[in-house]
Amino acid sequence: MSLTSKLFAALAATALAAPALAQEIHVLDTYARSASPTAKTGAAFMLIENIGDADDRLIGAASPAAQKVELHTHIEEGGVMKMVHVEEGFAVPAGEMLVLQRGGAHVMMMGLTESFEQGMIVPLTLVFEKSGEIVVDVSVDLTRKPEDGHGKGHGTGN
Ligand SMILES: [Cu+2]
Repeated sequence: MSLTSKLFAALAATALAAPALAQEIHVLDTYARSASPTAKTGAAFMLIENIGDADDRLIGAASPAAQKVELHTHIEEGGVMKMVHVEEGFAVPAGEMLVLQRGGAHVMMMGLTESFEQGMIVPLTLVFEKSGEIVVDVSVDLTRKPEDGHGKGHGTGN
């Protein structure tokens, strides 16, 4: 499927979804990376802030840049960090911030239609239980290092 027809498919999906309410979800500090220039998978990281009064939940994601996009996290199993698909998504409670970061929760992009290159812009649709779909442009940053102090497990939320 070409990028254009994928984009149309994404737009058609958007039109069918419930209309979004006033946007109370803010998506900040987005970036995406892949492990190598030829990798067929990549991941996107960001901060998702809920400034509203109602709890929400990130339940899915889609992008014309990948054949399949899933919400993933890492769990420790027998001392080894393992990546798992989180089908129920991630809660974004009212007034709180969900952190998607290396070694923790992330948006996994599988079957990249083009290899990630530094500075490339990847459109990403985030699907929320209450707020509906929010489309963000994520830029590829292959040089960014994992933040200090978040080596293991989940972040501290700041
Ligand atoms: Cu993953």
